[in-house]
Amino acid sequence: MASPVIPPPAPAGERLDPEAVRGDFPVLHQEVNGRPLVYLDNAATSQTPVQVLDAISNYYRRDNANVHRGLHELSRRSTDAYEGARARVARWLGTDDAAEIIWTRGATEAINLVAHSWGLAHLEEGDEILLTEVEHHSNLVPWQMVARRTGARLRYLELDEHGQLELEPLAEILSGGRVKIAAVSHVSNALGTINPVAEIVGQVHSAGGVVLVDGAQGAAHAPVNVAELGADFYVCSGHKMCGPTGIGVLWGRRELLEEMPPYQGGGEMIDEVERDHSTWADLPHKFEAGTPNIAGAVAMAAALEYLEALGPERILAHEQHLVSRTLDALREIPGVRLFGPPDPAHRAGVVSFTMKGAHPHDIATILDSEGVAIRAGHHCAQLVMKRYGVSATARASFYLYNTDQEVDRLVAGLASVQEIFG
Ligand code: 7TS
Repeated sequence: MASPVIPPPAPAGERLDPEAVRGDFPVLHQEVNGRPLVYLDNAATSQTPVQVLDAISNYYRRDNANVHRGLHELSRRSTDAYEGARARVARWLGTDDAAEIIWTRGATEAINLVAHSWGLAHLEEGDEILLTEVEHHSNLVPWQMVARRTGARLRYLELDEHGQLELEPLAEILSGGRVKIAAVSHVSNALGTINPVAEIVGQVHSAGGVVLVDGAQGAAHAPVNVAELGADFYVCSGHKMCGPTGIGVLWGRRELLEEMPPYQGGGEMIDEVERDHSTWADLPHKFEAGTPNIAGAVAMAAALEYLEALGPERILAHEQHLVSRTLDALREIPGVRLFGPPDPAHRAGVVSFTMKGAHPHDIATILDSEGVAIRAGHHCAQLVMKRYGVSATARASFYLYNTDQEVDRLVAGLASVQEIFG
C-alpha cells in the first residue's frame, strides 16, 4: 500500500504554522450559517487530514481482507498493515514492544478492559481504587461498576480552586496500604489541566499500587513516553488525534497484560478450543476478540505519522499560545468566569468558561449562528461541574489547525452574547 503523503518534518525550534496545515483538512473549508467555519470542539473530536482519509480509502480500494487468517496476498497485506500500525503506535507511546499495544474501540473501551479484566481479577473487599474529581465519566463509571462487584472502595483526589489536583492528601490515602490501582487522566477534557501524573505514579508505585493513565486528551496534545511516565496502563482514542472514530489503544506493561484474563471471547483470541474450555492466544491477540477495525488501525497510524512530522511539542506550544490569547481576551469581558489553571503552561488547548446571565447552551447556540463550533454542557465530567457549583460550562478546545484569527472570531461572538444577555 502506498503510504500517504506526510508533511516534511518541521525545522527544530520553528513555531507551528496553522495556516500551512489547514490545507490538509478539507472539512475546515466550508461556511456554516454564512460564515467560514471556526471549529473549536477538538476535545470532543478532532478533524481528519487528507493523509488519513487517503489511508482509509487506499486500504479499502487495494488491500481489504481479514487479518491473521487468509493465506492470500490481500490478507497478507492487510495483516502487515494492521501489525505495522500497531508497531507505529508503540513507537509513538515510547515502547518498542508492539505486543503491549491492544487495539480497542477507543479510550472508553480500553479503560473498561482494564477495569474488568485487571480489576475483577485483583480487587476484593477492603481494597481501594484511587480516582480524581477531574476524571471524564469514562474513567469513573467502569471503576464504580467494578467496585460494586468486588466490594472495593473508591477514594478521590480533589481539585483546588485553580483546577489542579491537590496532591497533599495523597500520602495519607496511600498510607493505609489499600490502594491497588489509581486511574488518573493525563489532561482534563473539562478544564485542560495537565495533571502531575508522573508524581502520582511515583507515589502510588511506592505504596505498591498500579496506575492507569487516561490519555484521551494527553497523547493527542503533548508528547507521551510511557516509560518516562512510569505508568502501568495508558489509553487513548484515534479520533482525538486526527484519526477516525472507532479505534483506540490500550498500552499495558507486558507482565500485567500477560497475567490478565481476556475481556471478551471469540475468534482470534484463542489458542485451542475444546467443548468446555479454551486456551488463550498470546499477547496482544488475547485481548482482540473478533474482526478488528483494520482500516481504523491503519488510519490511526497515518494520523500519528502526520502528528509526528509536525512535532507533538510544537502542537502543545501552539495550543498554549491560543489558550493564552483566549484567556487574555476573556479576562476583559465582564461577567466571564474562567475555569482551570490561570497559567497556560499548565494546560493543553481547552478553555472552559461561563458568562453571567447566559446559559452555556445559549452561548454555544449564538456562536453557532456565527459559524463558531464549541461544546456546552458538563463535558462528561459532572464531578468537575459539582466541584465548582455549576451545571455546565462553555468550552472552546483548540488543535493544530486553529489560528489567532479564529480565537478573535470566538471573542467577537462572545461580545454578541454579552450584548444579548449582558
Ligand atoms: N477520557 C477523557 C479525558 C476524554 O476527554 C474522553 C472523551 C474520554 C475519556 C472518552 O473517549 P472516547 O473516545 O472513548 O469517547 N472526551 C470527550 C469530550 O471532552 N467531549 O466529547 C468527548
